[in-house]
Amino acid sequence: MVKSLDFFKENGYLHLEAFFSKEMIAQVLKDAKSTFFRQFLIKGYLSSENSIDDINEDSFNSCLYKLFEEDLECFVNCGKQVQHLISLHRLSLDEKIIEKITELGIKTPNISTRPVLFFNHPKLAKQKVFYKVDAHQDWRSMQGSLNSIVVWVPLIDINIRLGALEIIPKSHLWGLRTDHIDNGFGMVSLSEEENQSLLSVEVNAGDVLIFSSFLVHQSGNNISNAPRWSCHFRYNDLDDITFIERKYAHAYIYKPVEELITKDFPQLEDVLKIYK
Ligand SMILES: O=C(O)CCC(=O)C(=O)O
Repeated sequence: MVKSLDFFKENGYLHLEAFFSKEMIAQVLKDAKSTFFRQFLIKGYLSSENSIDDINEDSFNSCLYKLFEEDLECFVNCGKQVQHLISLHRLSLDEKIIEKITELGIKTPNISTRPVLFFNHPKLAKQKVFYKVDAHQDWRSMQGSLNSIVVWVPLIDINIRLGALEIIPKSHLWGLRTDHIDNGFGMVSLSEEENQSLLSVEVNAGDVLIFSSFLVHQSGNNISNAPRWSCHFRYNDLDDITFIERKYAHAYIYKPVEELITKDFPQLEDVLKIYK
């Protein structure tokens, strides 16, 4: 434990192998894929004889790319729903994570923002930042406690071809180095030398990569044919004195849209069908 704390303090990250069971991770991935899968069925991309358990990965990915091309609204909405999966949120609250981040110095852990689930691929993005985020520090978007921590969880085995996350060890000791914002990310312009010190962290499903919110990191290049599935959790420390003094500054906005998304829906009979 002391060794991992020392390593974390010095390097700003920890790669913990086989931290979660493969089954727990597989459940989150299955729930995410099922969300898209239901739309594939209703759109006739697949027949109802198909089930999420036996569809092969290539067929699933072809449907995913097709959905992105043919119905962006549906694709984006599925993407939003997967951010709210119960298995995803449950994973983010798992006692093992809370214990580990407590060991790493967070005295009273609190959630900084909702978990995020990524499925990165150039074919699933209209802008580069939606599949590859260049060097950034998460503290700039979180703006929480100084010891805040990010837990990055691969949902599949992720090698360099799939765009393994790249980090700069010890860069948490640079302090806040962001110089502009891109789509909410606090970006860091790297010198040639700093760029050379990026380290790709290949991970397997079940591993976790834990890092300081000040650690500079970026997405690797996904040059494979498959999306890179991962989820990311962020935690603050309610006991950090600077956070207390900053009145628990909170940087995220979350509110419902005002308009009725589906015009003239629901009619009374739609509601009654549910209850009668
Ligand atoms: O996972 C990635 O490739 C980039 C996302 C990221 O670094 C983040 O959410 O802070």
